[in-house]
Amino acid sequence: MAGVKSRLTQDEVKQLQHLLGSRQFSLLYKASVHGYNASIFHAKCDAQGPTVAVAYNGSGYIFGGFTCQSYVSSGGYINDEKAFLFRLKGKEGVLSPLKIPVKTASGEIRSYKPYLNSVPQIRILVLGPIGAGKSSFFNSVNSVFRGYVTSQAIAGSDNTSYRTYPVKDGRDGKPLPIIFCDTMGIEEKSGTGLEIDEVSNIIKGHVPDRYQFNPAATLRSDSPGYVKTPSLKDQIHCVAFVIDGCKIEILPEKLEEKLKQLRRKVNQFGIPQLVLLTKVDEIFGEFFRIIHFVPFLQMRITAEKLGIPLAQIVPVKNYCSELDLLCDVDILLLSAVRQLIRLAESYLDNFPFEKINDIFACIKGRIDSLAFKVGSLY
Ligand SMILES: Nc1nc2c(ncn2[C@@H]2O[C@H](COP(=O)(O)OP(=O)(O)OP(=O)(O)O)[C@@H](O)[C@H]2O)c(=O)[nH]1
Ligand SMILES: [Mg+2]
Repeated sequence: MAGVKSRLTQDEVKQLQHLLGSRQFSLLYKASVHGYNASIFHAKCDAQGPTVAVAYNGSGYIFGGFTCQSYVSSGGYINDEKAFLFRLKGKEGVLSPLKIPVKTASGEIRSYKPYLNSVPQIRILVLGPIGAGKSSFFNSVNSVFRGYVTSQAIAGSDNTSYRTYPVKDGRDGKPLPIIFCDTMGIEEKSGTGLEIDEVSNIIKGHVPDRYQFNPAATLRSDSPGYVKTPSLKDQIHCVAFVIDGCKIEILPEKLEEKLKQLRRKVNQFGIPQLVLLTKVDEIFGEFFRIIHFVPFLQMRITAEKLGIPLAQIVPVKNYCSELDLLCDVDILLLSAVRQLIRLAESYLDNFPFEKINDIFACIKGRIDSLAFKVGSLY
């Protein structure tokens, strides 16, 4: 931009280039020259590719942010995993470059590794009334990591089987550290829908993938496919109660009671729980902007009806009619998964023995080899 110069010194430009990986800059906008005005800023900076914003304050600080994606004026959110905040100068203008990368929920999920070696993936069990969005939740999370909308689990029809779904990072990507365990819906009438005894079997890891539920006869130790000696990795580490946000106000009493019984059962196992309040798009109808609307009323009613703290209820919107991924939808889904992972991790914290066993195994190995060496002296 002819005639307008940046306030940055040569030294500061060099430091900034170092943080950005040796890029060249051309000045697009300077507030003190062009005006402190958002629309002028956007007129000059939108659609310009990777952009760096530098700010100065009265105490000598120089700081800002880098985005790899172009600025736009759509008012929506853009995913940019390469974006970062930075500081060039700290208090009293002392040069102290610092780069603060964005920490995304997707990044946290991708890099998560359960703390026990014997549990490579955490198992999240989804429970809830028929049609609440259990299968759609798995499909939606799977879509986010695939990069396009996909529907591996059959949604929209009464599911009567038990399915375990690992999630892959990309089409041929590596498996993520989560497995969703999808179940048949809960019904208000007894003798129909998922039975509480069956939930105990699932939590303990006895139920095989593709098991066909039969409300009249739950899985027994002599049933075909019964997993006889499940280890911790086959068991459930976290439960997501999936509740339709549109129907919570008219939840039939018997169904409410069944859900409470289920919660008590899950509590007996000490498994942490989260409520996913689905269909928030239907609650707000056509005025819906996912990030800006929180269904407080429905969350409060859910908390009261199920006797669960408000902090353990998260609103989500599943992919159901969309053809493409939407950033706002992804944010809610990923926050929910991140929360589930954190809860599962807190559950695994109850099993500290593996490390001690490892140490024993290691000591035993050393004693064995020592014994062998000593033996060979004779
Ligand atoms: N608008 C909207 N529709 C949803 C949402 N989640 C699920 N649905 C729709 O609700 C219906 C039921 O969804 P499913 O995922 O099959 O529900 P489910 O809990 O797995 O149902 P069962 O397996 O029969 O117990 C489908 O038509 C979905 O498209 C959501 O967040 N918003
Ligand atoms: Mg289903």
